[in-house]
Amino acid sequence: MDVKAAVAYEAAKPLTIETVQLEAPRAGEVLIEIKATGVCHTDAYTLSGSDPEGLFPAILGHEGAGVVVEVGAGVTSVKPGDHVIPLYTPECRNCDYCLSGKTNLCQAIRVTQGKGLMPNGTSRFSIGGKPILHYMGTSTFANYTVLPEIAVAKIRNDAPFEKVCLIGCGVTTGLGAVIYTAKVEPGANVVVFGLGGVGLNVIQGARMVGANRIIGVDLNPDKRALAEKLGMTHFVNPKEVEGDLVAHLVELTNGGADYSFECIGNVKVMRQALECCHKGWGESIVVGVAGAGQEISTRPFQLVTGRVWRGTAFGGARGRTDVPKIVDWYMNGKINIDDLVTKVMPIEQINEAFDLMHRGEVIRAVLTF
Ligand code: NAD
Ligand code: DAO
Ligand code: ZN
Repeated sequence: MDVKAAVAYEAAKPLTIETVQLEAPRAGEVLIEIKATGVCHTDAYTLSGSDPEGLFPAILGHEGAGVVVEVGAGVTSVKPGDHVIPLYTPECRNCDYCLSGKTNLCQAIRVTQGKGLMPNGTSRFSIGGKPILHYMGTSTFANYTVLPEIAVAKIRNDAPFEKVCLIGCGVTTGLGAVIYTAKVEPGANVVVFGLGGVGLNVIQGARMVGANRIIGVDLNPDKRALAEKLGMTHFVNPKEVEGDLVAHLVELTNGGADYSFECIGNVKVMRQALECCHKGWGESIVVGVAGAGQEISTRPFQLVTGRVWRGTAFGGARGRTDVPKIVDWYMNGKINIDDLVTKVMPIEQINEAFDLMHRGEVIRAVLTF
């Protein structure tokens, strides 16, 4: 079939809206009509050419929601008409990783997904017979896309696509980092570095679990109001702190954070996030994705004296299991997504949506088809 897609032909060039040919789903695969998709920094990172694993030409996008149109042979967990969220972290429930119960990093389709291909080693997208690669296994910048069944979370049918698409990445990453990775307990003191689409969801996750102090750190004072609405109790702008930021945060948390979250992707801030943690037990969670080749450092004595450094992908969420629950949380008013969707735009304005994100003018721009 012919589909409408924003194609990334090469790094650092604007996307172009094209008619792309999409093959029918094969065994174990699902054809999805994408109704809405967020634009996330990871799409921009790959498009910029800085992502060493970025491949072109490709159809980017990984924060979507849509409807199942057709299923391939053997598909049993979804049917046409079901509403779904594509998963860049699949959940096969059968590989060693899934069965370990210790990680959400299902490896069932890892190798082919990393090459921009479906599990059989080919792409379903092409233009004039030339393959166009998939991206993160999702390629949501197209009005139709094909995914493996294990990379699709079935959600309730009454959830608005242009809101719950954010559960495909930013919302789940932030909430999950608190709930599934750190397992923050009531009464904990939390410090969140970076109050963008991810950090704001760490804030509302911390509020949900009953954290005590929820301290947000951001260079941009415009982030303060929404963060407070979502549960932040104290705002710190590093530019306004006299003296050492880490010492200031340790004082604010009465000895150090029980949990800190780096939601920027800045290796210097990752160090501050670890070092503002409480001696003996404080845990710092790396959420931000740093540029290629960058490294983190600290004095090992920080770890010897009980601080813990951990990371999280997709908030530690097992997509098919946890994503439908997060959609319910939104529909039941437990979490706020409405205020995170700053702008809804047609897919034709996708390059403008990237510009808005780069200028920090949106938490998320959402594209519709
Ligand atoms: P964003 O750009 O919307 O937010 C980043 C925020 O950090 C902005 O508000 C900015 O003002 C602030 N900031 C920048 N430099 C700062 C500094 N030195 N000190 C304090 N604040 C600073 O980004 P986002 O969409 O929220 O994503 C955050 C990070 O999370 C990115 O690196 C993204 O790639 C990553 N991410 C990770 C996962 C995962 O699974 N681990 C998933 C999604 C996104
Ligand atoms: O299993 O080896 C693996 C890779 C899993 C990829 C997880 C990606 C998480 C961070 C990327 C940013 C998300 C938009
Ligand atoms: Zn698995």
